[in-house]
Amino acid sequence: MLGATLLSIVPVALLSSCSTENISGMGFPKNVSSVNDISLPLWQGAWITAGIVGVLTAILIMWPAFRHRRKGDEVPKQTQYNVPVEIAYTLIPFLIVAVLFYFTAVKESAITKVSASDEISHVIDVNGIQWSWQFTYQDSPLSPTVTGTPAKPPVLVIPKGERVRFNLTASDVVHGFWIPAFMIQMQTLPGVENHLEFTANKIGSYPGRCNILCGRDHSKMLFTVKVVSPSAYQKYISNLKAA
Ligand SMILES: [Cu+2]
Repeated sequence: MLGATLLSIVPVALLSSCSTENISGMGFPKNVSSVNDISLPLWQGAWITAGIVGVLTAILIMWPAFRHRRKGDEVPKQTQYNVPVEIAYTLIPFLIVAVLFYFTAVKESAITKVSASDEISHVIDVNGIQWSWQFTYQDSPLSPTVTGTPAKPPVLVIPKGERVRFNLTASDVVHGFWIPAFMIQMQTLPGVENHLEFTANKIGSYPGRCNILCGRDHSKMLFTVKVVSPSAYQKYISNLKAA
């Protein structure tokens, strides 16, 4: 039964992600942003760990079920309290969790690290408002602002290959600034400024969302991230200033 289920799941999982890139990325795109570069080994490592634990657990379940099947009417030897085994199955999960926690903490501090201002190419303020987003480009003293509405979600334009710092806040309630393709999510909190930095590596359009339930039109709190060449970015900012 278990074998049949596995046999039907595995080909579907493999077929649904057609390229080898997708298989080794285990569902996540590679090299899209600097955050992906940091997170991907953690994501892959967690899957490999889960795979090893899963196989070992399956063996531990199957082994007594098949090896120690009832062989006759005689009642087998009854045992209780195997202290070494009990210590082992308390310690091993604890070690697995500790190792996963360690690597998660290392990667998380790399992702949330805030650089010195002179290492930053661009600064963009992100403001969450019920129910849309406001982006202010701090690249000029004029600080042009783009404000979206639920009916007309805004576009966040960022240059390819240049590090951008985002200052995140909210006007009213807690929102979540989320760009799934970039493997990033950070809350925007009223009265607090959170910081997030990353470099986008691939030109293209990526959907962004709010992922904290923030009220009636939460589901309309969408935006699009447009990664463009640095020169197209400069042109976009000058046009915004002019407008
Ligand atoms: Cu929201």
